[in-house]
Amino acid sequence: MTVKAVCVFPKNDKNITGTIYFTQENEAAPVHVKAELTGLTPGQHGFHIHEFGDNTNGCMSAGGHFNPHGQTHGAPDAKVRHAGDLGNITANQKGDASLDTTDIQLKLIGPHSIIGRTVVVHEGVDDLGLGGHELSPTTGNAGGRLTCGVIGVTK
Ligand SMILES: [Cu+2]
Ligand SMILES: [Zn+2]
Repeated sequence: MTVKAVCVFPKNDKNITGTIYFTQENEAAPVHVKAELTGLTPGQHGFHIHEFGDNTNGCMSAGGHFNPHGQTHGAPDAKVRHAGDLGNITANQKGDASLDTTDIQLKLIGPHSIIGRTVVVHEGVDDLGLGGHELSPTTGNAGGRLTCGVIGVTK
């Protein structure tokens, strides 16, 4: 039983919009992530699942990185990472960014499902925990929150 989810970044005052589709074919399978965004500044932007699907105070209410296993921040391909660590999404000179990847730590099924949580796109680059900044081990020092959207079930 395949589970599908979607996250929409509503058009905001920065004119950033986008959509992410998530698919997981069964409990043991990786999650396929397909993202398209427009309106970003060119370059890399930190890209994470944050803990709460709460946007009452904008993206700040989403809390920290989704981290059900109590790990430190890391790269998506690192063994030690937050479950929500998706690294960076890279925008081209026009400000368009796309990402098509699979991730073994994300889940749409089971107790650590990301459904109902928030995807955040950051102003700056996620240093993947390696930058030596005091925030590197928690946030990758990725800076402010540009846009966010809650992950919901779709068909
Ligand atoms: Cu983040
Ligand atoms: Zn993290």
